[in-house]
Amino acid sequence: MATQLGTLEELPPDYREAMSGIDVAPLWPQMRKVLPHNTPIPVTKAHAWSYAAIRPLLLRAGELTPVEKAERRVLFLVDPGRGAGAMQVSSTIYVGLQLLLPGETAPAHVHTPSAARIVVEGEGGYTVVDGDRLPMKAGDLILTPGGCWHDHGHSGEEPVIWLDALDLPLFYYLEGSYAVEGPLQAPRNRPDPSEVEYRAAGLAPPRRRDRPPANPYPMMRFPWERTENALRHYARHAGSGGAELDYINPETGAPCLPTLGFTAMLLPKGEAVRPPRKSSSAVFHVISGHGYSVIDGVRHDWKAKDVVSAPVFAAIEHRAESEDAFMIRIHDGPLQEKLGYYEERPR
Ligand code: 1HN
Repeated sequence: MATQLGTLEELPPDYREAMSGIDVAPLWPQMRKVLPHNTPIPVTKAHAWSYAAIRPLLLRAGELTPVEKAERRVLFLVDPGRGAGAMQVSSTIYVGLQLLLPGETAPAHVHTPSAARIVVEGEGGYTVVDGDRLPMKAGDLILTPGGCWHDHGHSGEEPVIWLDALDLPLFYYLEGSYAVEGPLQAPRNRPDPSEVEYRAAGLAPPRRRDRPPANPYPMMRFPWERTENALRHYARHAGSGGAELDYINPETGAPCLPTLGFTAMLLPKGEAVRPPRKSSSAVFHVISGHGYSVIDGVRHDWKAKDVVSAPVFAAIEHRAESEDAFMIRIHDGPLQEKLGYYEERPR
């Protein structure tokens, strides 16, 4: 039975003052806040960000602030559940949109949080990660695991915009977030491993299975063209409910980053897709198509390049209208699994 716990106001003023005087506080008035019954109470508020609204402001940042004065020219997405300026869209996930103009470079650094980029528009951008030059094409997922050097460049003609997702809020909370700066990298003169060692799913260079992989992050780039093709074929035989594929480490089958998970989703046109309620928080980036998601009873419309967030244990229904839609889901399931906590509940 749930008992009614005592409040702070019930305690005599002199007792309350004595407590704050020695830097202690009573647990019981706050017990239900930190440990609610049966299910967590999310701070995160589901929200949809329109790319059409953000894009002109980001392009204006290109005129107002040279990249030398920004290091990374980014507008980040603010969780309305946390209020103005919150540098996060959920407890663990940061998302921003970054602009690089033709000829610009964003200087090399390495940091403790992990990042991934999803290319939104423009051709000719590239990221160099630990010496591998990774071309950026629309829809590509490009990893920058914590501890890997990375700088960005742009040899094309039009602005390049990509979405950054980082586990920055988690590292900041851990008081573990910092960066080291360095010179631009001289990239290797060869295509990246997605075009060489890991050209096809199920094939990898020979290696000793009794030893840990030499490179913990062997594949840093997942070209969208391949992902969409795989999803279309999978969806034909996956039954109802759309199709979802995990981005995995091709050597280990583990999630492609330590704390963040990424999946590619195909939402068949006109079909309601209702995933189970999950303990992980999520951010959906729309690659193509349009439709809406009903999240905890509230409808959020979306179209290509938009971003939608969902708190932990959200009841979600996605629906693509008039054509199949493709999305990438960013979530913190891998972190929760490492903590022995991840849960799914029927809706
Ligand atoms: C960062 O290093 C990048 O390397 C982008 O492009 C966004 C947001 C917060 C902290 C570091 C990048 C970032 C970031």
